[in-house]
Amino acid sequence: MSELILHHYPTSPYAEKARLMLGFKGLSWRSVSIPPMMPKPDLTALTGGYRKTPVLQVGADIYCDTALIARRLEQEKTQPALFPQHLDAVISGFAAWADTQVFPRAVSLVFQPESAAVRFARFTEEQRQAFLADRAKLFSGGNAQRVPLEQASVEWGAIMARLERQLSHAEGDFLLGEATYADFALAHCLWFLKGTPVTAPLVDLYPEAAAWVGRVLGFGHGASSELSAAEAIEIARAGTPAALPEGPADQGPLVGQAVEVAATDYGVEAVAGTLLYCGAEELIVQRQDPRAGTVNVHFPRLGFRVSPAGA
Ligand SMILES: N[C@@H](CCC(=O)N[C@@H](CS)C(=O)NCC(=O)O)C(=O)O
Repeated sequence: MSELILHHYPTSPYAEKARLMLGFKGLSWRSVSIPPMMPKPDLTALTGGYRKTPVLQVGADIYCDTALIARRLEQEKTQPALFPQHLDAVISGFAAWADTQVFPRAVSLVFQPESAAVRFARFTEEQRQAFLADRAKLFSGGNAQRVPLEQASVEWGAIMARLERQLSHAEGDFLLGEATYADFALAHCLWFLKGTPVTAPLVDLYPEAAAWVGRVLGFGHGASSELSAAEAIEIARAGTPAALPEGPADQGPLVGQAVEVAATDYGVEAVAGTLLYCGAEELIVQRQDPRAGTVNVHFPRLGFRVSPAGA
């Protein structure tokens, strides 16, 4: 069986979400370091243009977005379950709220001037400007809105108060008793704030939430060993994409056609290829790459648009 390969960098909150899910499942994986900003030629040789962090590779199959990476890890090892079936819709809905409401507020708080000064302390002025320009580009063309700091500050208290209230009445150590995807979909936002003493109090002032995030981080990262980007590309080139999932799939007019798939929120670079599969949770696009060969790139069904090539 092909190894799990995570393309990521240490300071990325969504990468931390993926690393913690690997730890929760007790999985072994290979770790490929990617740059925190564009260009990322080795990553996009695999994805075809998708640039966000992290990306999971399994042989010649490439999984974009942690919402889908979580489901791929569940397939790899069913227990402990991230998505107990009787809670799937509730957990997925909660995660979408964390992505669209909580994470943007955490970003606004983390990049407020006093906090950014600490984070960028080791950057030269040129590196700082390059990073800011990269992030401005990341947010152009999508429907995600940056949250003003004043708004984020006021709303953060409401988010944490809710969390504190729920956790103080929880029937177990985690949001829904046992740990599920819901915990991982939120905890990385708090991990992000805990990264510097400027923003850590925004978590630590809430004792139940702080203890809970400590328990989620306690799952660790599983067992990883380094792999170079060149080796990862060679693994894709030498591999054959996995058989398409069994079970019901939509036979929409675009299946079998040349398409472009792109996130709708931010990081909206389109990936071009042939739409092979459109299932309940994923879209699969096949593309040929001069370096990576034939690869199947998988995207979540929600939050991505599919259009005919060149439309
Ligand atoms: N919906 C995506 C969000 C990923 C995301 O926003 N990642 C950030 C890093 S935490 C990113 O891609 N930043 C720009 C970059 O790394 O180039 C997911 O769940 O994977």
